Amino acid sequence: MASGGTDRSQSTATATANGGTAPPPSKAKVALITGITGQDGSYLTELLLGKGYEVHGLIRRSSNFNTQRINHIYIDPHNAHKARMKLHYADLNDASSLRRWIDTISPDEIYNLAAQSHVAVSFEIPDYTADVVATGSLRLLEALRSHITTTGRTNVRYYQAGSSEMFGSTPPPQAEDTPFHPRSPYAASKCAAHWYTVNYREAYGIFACNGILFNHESPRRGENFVTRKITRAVGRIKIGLQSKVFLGNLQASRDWGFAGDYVEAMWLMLQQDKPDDYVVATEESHTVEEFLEKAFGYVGLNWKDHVEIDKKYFRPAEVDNLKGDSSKARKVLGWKPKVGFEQLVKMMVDEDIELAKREKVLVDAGYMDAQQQP
Ligand code: NDP
Ligand code: GDR
Repeated sequence: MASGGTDRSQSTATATANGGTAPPPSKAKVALITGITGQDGSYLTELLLGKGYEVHGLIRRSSNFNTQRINHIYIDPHNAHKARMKLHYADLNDASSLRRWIDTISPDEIYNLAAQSHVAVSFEIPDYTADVVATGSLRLLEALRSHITTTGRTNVRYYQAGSSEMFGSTPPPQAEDTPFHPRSPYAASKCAAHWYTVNYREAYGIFACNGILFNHESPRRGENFVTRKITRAVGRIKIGLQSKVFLGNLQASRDWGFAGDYVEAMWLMLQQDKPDDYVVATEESHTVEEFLEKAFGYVGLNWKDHVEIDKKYFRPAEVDNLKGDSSKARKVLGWKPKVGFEQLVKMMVDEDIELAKREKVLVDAGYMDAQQQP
């Protein structure tokens, strides 16, 4: 095995999990994922476990459990001999933890997905956002550089989770050579992380790739991103748990794909002969209003009866129109999206109707307050 071989099951700061029953092949590749508890981290972990990888995820300390998205692939640490997913405490704010886990795990591939990823929130906590998104990525790259220098392991591959937000106000279609014009502390920090990644590739010859991913959603999407906020509301309104949802700018246009498709593009980037940067997008753009029409219309409701505009959801600077040109990823990686816009909306609404039904059982039994909205 390529791993450094430390017995993580004996670490007090380590939980252990597994996505399959069979033990990994003896030469299983080892992946290290930051942000494993997020939407993309959970799909990427499933993909890599399915390919026979041993997956190590860095999780941050939280006062509540933050592993809901990966609980379904969790195996009790006492069954550690079966485990192919292992979790370790670390933080992108803590350089020593990053360095220690890279050295201990000796990964073949590193996926840097961790971020304060909410654009609107980045205006409220700009310093923190920059520290995690920009400097955090630099800390991870520096830990990798140091690991390579010390061990001579030059074949470690690195993926940086870049964003279409970096294009900001530059008009569509946006491709790899489109100039960045970030419109938020989050987007400016992602630009810094993008250029750190390019710099470490050019300066030190590290196999480092930037994925410039357009919005991708799923039933696991955080509940304060607009698509999930809408589909949660549709589910709860349909089941009778709420009547209104408050939103901001409905005219913004986004190129929305399915997260499960996008993590495949991340993996493909690290399987190429040479490191490079790729735009990943559906090449179709829809306004928030179109998403509302599709989501409410799917369950026979009219969104205009349920949506109210609240100015607090408008941002100090907006990104009006994103639509990617992913021809390079399609040609070089052989990637293309499998799930289209309508299918994505239906998938999310279907799951959120089931979730609302479960909530209704708790409300009817007096275990949950119906007003308790996401
Ligand atoms: P999520 O917000 O769902 O997940 C973010 C992850 O980062 C979580 O696991 C979170 O942990 C972790 N995290 C946050 N702060 C820290 C920290 N200081 N140290 C360590 N971990 C931390 O994001 P997504 O899965 O949607 O996105 C993955 C990445 O891709 C992000 O970098 C995002 O900015 C980027 N991206 C996302 C796009 C999208 O449409 N989804 C599009 C383009 C880029 P916890 O669970 O504890 O909060
Ligand atoms: P975005 O996603 O900013 O594109 O970033 P989000 O879903 O937050 O916003 C999309 C658009 O919807 C408008 N909007 C609202 N947004 C939210 N969150 N809540 C509302 O009530 C609301 N009403 C209208 C927004 O103004 C915006 O125009 C996501 C994140 O995943 C980033 O991490 C990632 O980099 C980019 O996608 C690509």
